[in-house]
Amino acid sequence: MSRRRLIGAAIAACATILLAGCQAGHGGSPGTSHLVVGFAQVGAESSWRTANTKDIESAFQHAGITLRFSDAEQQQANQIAAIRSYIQQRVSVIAFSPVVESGWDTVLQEAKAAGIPVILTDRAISTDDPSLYVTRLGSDFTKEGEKAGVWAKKEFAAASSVKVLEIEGTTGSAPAIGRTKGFEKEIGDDSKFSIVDSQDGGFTRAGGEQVMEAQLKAHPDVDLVYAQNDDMALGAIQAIEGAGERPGKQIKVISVDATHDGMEALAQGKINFIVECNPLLGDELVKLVKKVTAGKSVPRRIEPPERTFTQEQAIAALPTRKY
Ligand code: GZL
Ligand code: ZN
Repeated sequence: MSRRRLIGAAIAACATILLAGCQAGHGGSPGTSHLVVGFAQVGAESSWRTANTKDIESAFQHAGITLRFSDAEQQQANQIAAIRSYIQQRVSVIAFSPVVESGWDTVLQEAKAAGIPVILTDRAISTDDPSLYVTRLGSDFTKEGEKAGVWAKKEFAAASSVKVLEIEGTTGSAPAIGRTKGFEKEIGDDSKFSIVDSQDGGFTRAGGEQVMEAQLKAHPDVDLVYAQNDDMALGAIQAIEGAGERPGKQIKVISVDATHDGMEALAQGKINFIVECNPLLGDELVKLVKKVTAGKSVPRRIEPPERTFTQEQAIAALPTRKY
């Protein structure tokens, strides 16, 4: 083959490689477009979860990194099966939001044995073996509960007694455990607060409505409802109105998440205070995947920025909220 033809062939080969790199996505550089990440999501139980999923999917699409995604319908067995399938597929990284804190050691030991790094995204696990995951990217749920408790103490400063109903998230989940612990720690040192009932609403609207209906029958004189996410708060509001009461007026409502519908209810005065829980973890997760697969060290804990909202702040923030 003549020298000229050799050079021509070499140029054509390079062009093909470069083109392949670009096709993987306009953000994918040749160094990362070969990566495959397996994500085992909790489910689609709430609008927070939907916003979280959308943000993660678009961040990976934008970065040109392949994302395999599964929805466990809030069942731990499904998440474990999904993680096992990602191990079989020999993905580069496994990321997931553990539906509950316990019961992960066995499957995460299998991931470790396969040499696949694990990134916790959103919820936390409880384990004696810290080597089972590289880092947790997600909120501090106890801090969220404390913020709710601080507001309750201020709101009821002049009251002599406050009856509280708690609508908790999924029993055994890190957000439910943390939000209960933080809230009760804050109001615990003020004897005028009494938690008259606390039930699991599963982070869903239907769950919030069912729990509220039952709790109101038993405790019609309740002063405050502490719902551990907006979807359950919105369900509770339906039950409160169904009982002929006015949510946000004689029954105050605290919620967590600050999703669009929750913020709308806050702007209307049907919820009185919302503690934000930030679902937009996608870009940070992409950065972590790139670092971990490049063998770089990452912090053990990364918390997304998040704040709280009063009614006035919700009215001001609503026009520019992303979810
Ligand atoms: C918290 C997240 C919780 C949300 C709920 O980070 O795990 O799960 O607060 C969601 O809305 O269902
Ligand atoms: Zn782009």
